[in-house]
Amino acid sequence: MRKEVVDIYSKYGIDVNAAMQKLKDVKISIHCWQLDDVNGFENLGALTGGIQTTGNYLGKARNFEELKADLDVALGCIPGAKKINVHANYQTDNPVDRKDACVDQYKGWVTYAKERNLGLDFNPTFFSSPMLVDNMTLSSPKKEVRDYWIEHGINSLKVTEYFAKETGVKALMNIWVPDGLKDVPADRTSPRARLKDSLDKILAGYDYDKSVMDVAVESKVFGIGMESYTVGSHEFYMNYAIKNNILCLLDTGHFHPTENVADKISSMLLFNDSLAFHVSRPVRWDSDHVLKLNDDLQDVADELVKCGGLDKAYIALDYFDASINRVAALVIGARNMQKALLKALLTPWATLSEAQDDLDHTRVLALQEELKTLPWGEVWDAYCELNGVKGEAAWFEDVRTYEKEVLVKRGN
Ligand code: RNT
Ligand code: ZN
Repeated sequence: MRKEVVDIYSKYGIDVNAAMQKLKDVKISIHCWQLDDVNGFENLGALTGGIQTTGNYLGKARNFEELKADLDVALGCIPGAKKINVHANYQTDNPVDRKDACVDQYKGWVTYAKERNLGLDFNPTFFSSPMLVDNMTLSSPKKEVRDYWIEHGINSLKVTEYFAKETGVKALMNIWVPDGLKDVPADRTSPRARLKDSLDKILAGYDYDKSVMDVAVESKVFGIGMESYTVGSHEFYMNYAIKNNILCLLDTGHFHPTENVADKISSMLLFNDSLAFHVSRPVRWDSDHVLKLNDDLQDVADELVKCGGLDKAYIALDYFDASINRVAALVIGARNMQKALLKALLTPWATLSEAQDDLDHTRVLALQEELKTLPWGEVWDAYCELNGVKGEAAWFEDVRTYEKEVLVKRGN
């Protein structure tokens, strides 16, 4: 990096090296499910329940071995600290029925993570199952359906604790259920009361070690087949989380398109010690597009940095695109998250908020715009180099080569 770049930032009171060091420790949870279109290893066929992948790009990972190989290539292109986010439908050892899957079914992930010094997060999988009955799981009117998924939730607590204890890195278990209704409900309360009761039973079902893991709940405004009503709305989970001392997870693709998710962070962190994210990119009515370095993402990163969220939040990625090279998709989104955080760390927030408090809104606007043309790209290149990861054009060449040498031969 040129000395001029360091000097430019120091004029604004920003220490470029301190920013890079800070970013190095921010763990980004990399989702395993981008690499095989959320299929998992249970071979149940097409996805159901509000989750859909579109596209037919060559080279999808078909098993754990292929997925690990792809993940290694992706991780090699993503600088800084990382975790792997695992879904329960990715059982690696002696797979069993979903509700019975427990510690023994996920040993492969622990071996993988330990070899690479990575943390792990976990998600029970409440979709892609014959026990998703009429788009309902934990809120189903059928007791046997609820009981099935409650058991899955309890076992998932055990798996998450096992991940945390084995890796020595705090883990997050995140609950998202696809439960909802296609058309206007006759009764909005009963499904929510049942969801509340089922979640209570999961949390009471295993006394997990709170010092090594957290549990989060993730809302969604609507989904395919549940256009009119989701049982787990934002209000439902925000209240549930605060009342039960667990975390609320904000998926940035799960709100109304004009709703500013970044704006929620300052409020949430005033009332919660911690917060969790699925960073995603909504496009019109659909979430889960690969992250672009756009204003929405920058807004989230800015708020995380300003509100001290980097030390308090779990940051996970959540997108799945089957229409482009899946490894590249994973890398592009992850690097964009990190670029946004770096830009946020290179921003003189104290100066900006001082100007705001001085009621000098002209200065705020001028400074916000002035910062946009600073040479942050050079700092990003230096950050990649510092982490032994290739810069912009070069990483893509590696992924292209991998596509030509490995992915294309998979014949799918
Ligand atoms: C779905 C939710 C959920 C999933 C993953 C695979 O809309 O965002 O988080 O994307 O669990
Ligand atoms: Zn999500």
